[in-house]
Amino acid sequence: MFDKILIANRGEIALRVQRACRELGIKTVVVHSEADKDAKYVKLADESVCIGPAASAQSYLNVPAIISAAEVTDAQAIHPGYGFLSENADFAERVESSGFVFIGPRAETIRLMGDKVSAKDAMKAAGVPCVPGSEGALPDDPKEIVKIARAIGYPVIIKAAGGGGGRGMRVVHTEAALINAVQMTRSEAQNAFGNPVVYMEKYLENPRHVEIQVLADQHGNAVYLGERDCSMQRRHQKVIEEAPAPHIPPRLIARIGDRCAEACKKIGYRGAGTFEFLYENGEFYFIEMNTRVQVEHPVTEAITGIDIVQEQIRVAYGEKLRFRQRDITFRGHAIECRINAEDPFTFVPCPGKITFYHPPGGPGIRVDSHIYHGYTVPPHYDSMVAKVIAYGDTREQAIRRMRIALSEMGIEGIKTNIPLHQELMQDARFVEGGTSIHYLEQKLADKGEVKK
Ligand code: MV4
Repeated sequence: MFDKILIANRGEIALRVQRACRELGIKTVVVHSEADKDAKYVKLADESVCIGPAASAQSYLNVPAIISAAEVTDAQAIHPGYGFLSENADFAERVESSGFVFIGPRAETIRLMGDKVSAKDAMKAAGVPCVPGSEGALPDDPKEIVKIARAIGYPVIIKAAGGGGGRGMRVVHTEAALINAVQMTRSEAQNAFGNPVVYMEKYLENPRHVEIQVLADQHGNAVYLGERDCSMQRRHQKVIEEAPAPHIPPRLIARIGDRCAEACKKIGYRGAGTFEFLYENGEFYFIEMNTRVQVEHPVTEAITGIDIVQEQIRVAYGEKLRFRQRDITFRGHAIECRINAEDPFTFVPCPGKITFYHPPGGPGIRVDSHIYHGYTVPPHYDSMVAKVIAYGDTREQAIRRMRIALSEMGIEGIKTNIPLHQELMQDARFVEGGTSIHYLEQKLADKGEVKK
């Protein structure tokens, strides 16, 4: 096994990766910005290297500084966590060409999935069902574009090949609005991603966001670890995730899961990955693939008993997967609430010093967080400060445990969205399960709490 891994990330995921390394007997190096120098997880690491000032562009995105840190500390592999450089193919390439192992897929796979047109092409070819749409990129000729939209049927959605995660898309309801919308999306895409390529899909009006977790080794083996429902979101930021997805028949999950695992084998995928689907009227439609470990991975760990981060490290080292699909069983239900340092009603970020902290506990409760009494949440990064994961035999039990956990949890000195989560855990439609991607925004709008 690796002797030493460098963790190229911060906050809760830096601590999460560190714990996985510890359990595997691997030493850790954490790189950090000046703003994170006093964080406890930095001190907990075997070694730490300051790689630049607070601004991410000069620290957590500073490729030469990270590679140098790996060189001076003699690390053998780099774990990128999520966000930052985790899905940057050039970074993965630099890591490997500098003689380190990138804990993630091959650079060419990251590049393939980073371009949403090539990702969809590859998945279609590998037998994964996709949203009906244009055959690859849209042509320039307006007449051709009109023809494609007519064949698909309105409403359609125009998406940027370089986009993803909700950036660079536009819904079109009528032929009159089509060509202008394509031009606007193209020029925005050129500005934002340096790539004017756009494609078209049928716009699904009220889907759920259901994703499949996969794990693949470098010996041609791949499995799926079930699904997660991430429909409870606001402005493309997930708020609550859960596994399994409520009210979806297990045989449908098994069918789509097998397709995903097979697709991994076909494209030579390695490591952990997530297939994102829209789910509507009993059908799955692939939209994007994420080539990193995700924030919400703990709900899958809870229902499978598999440590996804440890498995990422094992397969990166070259080990064979230690289980086959038939060895993987799904048991119980898990819900994750993302705790953010923000105003619970305006969603304005609220960094600052934590003057009191009491984490929840008890049966079925897991808290992934780097915060502590006296910690200062810096203003430079994402506002997520903790994840509370509640597990139970049933969804009802998981909800009950989450309600108790949220009532126990005390964070003072900064505002958090705990009150929003408490409200959602009592929301009749959430408790029923199976709400769409529009539910939370609709609920907030109905309450008159969406402030522009
Ligand atoms: C869609 C869609 C409806 N129809 N594609 C937004 C994020 C990006 N990953 C894809 N997204 C969407 N693609 C078609 N053909 C609706 C969304 C969408 C969405 C998807 C997942 C989670 C939240 C969302 C919020 C708004 C829109």
